[in-house]
This record gives sequence, C-alpha cells and structure tokens, in this order.
Amino acid sequence: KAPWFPRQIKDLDRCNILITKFHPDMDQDHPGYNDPEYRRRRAFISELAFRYKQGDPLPVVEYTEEEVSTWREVYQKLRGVYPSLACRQFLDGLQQLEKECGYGEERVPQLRDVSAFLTERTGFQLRPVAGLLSARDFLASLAFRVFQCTQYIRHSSAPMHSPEPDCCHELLGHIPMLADKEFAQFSQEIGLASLGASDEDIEKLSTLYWFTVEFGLCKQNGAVKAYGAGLLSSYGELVYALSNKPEYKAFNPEETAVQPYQDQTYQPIYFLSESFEDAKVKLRKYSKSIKRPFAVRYDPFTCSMEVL
Ligand code: H2B
Ligand code: FE
Repeated sequence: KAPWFPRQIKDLDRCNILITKFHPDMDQDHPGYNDPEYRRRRAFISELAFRYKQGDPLPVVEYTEEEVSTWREVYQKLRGVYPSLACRQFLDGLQQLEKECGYGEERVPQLRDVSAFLTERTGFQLRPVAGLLSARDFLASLAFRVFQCTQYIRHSSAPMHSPEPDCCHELLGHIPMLADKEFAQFSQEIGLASLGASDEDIEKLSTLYWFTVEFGLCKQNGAVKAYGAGLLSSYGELVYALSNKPEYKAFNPEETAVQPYQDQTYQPIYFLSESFEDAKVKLRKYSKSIKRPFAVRYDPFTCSMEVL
C-alpha cells in the first residue's frame, strides 16, 4: 500500500514532520546553542509557523537590528560575487526581486511580499515552516507549487554558512530560481513524483534534489556557474565550490541519486551538468521513470490531486 500523501492543498497542514538535527536547542555545535536570547527568538518564530494553516495570511516578522545586520552582511558579501559565480537564471530572478520586491541589503524581505511576487510569476506560493522538514513532506508540498520557507535567520556569529535552512537560504538561494518558469515547472514535477513513493524512492529523489537544487553546478558560456540554493546562500561554500579544491562529477541522475552525501559542512563532491537545460531535462526524465501503481495529476483549479 502506498504511503499517505496530501490530496488537497489543505492537507499540507499535516505535512509537518521536522528533523531536529542542527537545531540550536538540540545540537551543541550550533552557533546559537549557548545563546539563550537567540533560542528564545527561534522559539517565537517557530511558533508562528506551527500555528499557520493553509490559506492564512503569511506571518510578518519584525526583524531586530541585529538580525537585519546579519542579513546585510550576508547580502553584501554574496551580492558581490553573484555576477561571476551564479547562473544566468538566478541573476535574472534576483534582479527582478531587487526591482519589484524590495530585495536589498537594508531589510529582510517579508514572506508575504515574496509569495505574492512568486505567485504572479510562476504560481508558486510560500508557507512558513519552523525548520528542516522531512524529505517526504518537503517534496510533497512542491507538488502543489508550495515552497516551505523558514523565517528565522542564522546566528550572527556565523553569517557565511549555516548547516540548517534559514531565511537567507530560502530568500537568496531558492526564491530567485523559483521565479523562473521552467525551474518552477520541474520543481513541481519532482514533487509530483514523490507523492506516495516508496521510502527508497524518496531517498533517491531527495539525494538528487540535494545535488541539484541545493548544490548543483552547470556550465554556461564555457564557465562553471552555481544554480544550487545551498551554494548561493553560503558565501563560504560558494567560493569553495567554484575553486579547484572539490571534485566534480558529470551529472547523471542514476549515479547522482545514490551518491552518499554529508550535510555537516562543505561537500567534497559536486555534480556538474553540461548546461542548466541538460540538468532539467535529465531530472524530469528521472522523476517520470519512478514506478508507482497509480498516476497523479494536479488540478490547479481546485488545488487538488487527481489520482488515476
Ligand atoms: N526543509 C526545509 N525547511 N527547507 C529545505 O530546503 C529542505 C527541507 N530541503 N527538508 C529538503 C529537506 C531537501 O534537502 C530534500 C528533499 O531532502
Ligand atoms: Fe534548501
């Protein structure tokens, strides 16, 4: 029997299994572990996500001066290297966000504004989440063109890298790519392929997601560029990934899906595709090859899944 999966967008309220590794309350190595004020703040912002129900207006967070200054540091540092290290699709998206959605170093963009912007571009909407979500729940929401977004910010002592997602990761790493129509389409396809899939297939899809959407590299005009959100939101890892230190392997879904990875620190291996389009085509083909005893189709009028 296939595992339970959401049939209606409302069912995403039940897709809320959090993974507690890297959490400041649990992980002694977290830079916020010994900072009670940071942990209280995290608890407050988590609470907004726990209370959220599909269809509610997205919570607005008034960021403190310290938080804004962390954002500013991250933004300035990354913005300076994007033109030479980020792929074209990312740069296009970011430019639109800067022009039309208030992106800049002065303030942390609000999920509410960003969600409205994305919905207009690609039909994606945001939903607040309290932390790292299980792969199954995270992927399931993509099937509905819903992107689960953390709203807290990384600790001020470590602005250049965070092993857990934070608003810098979502807003800078993921959102510019989700403003691209083609990227939005294939993100949804990965999500659709995950619905009711076996644990084994979820593991493979999530590994593929890791090496592409999170840490993918592609060639553009003869140069290697980053399109993965984990890279584009971490100055430290972005510069490292595009140096001559790590190993590159050619992207090929069958092989990539079973490559072990670690999430504590920088990746020792990255997958490089011949072009952004090449990665997209191969990922789509792979997602469609996952076997299930039924098929699903998303009905955008009712925001529900048809199971065939
Ligand atoms: N949860 C959150 N909050 N953000 C992510 O980017 C994320 C996640 N990515 N859970 C998922 C897991 C990804 O690494 C894959 C699907 O496992
Ligand atoms: Fe991510």
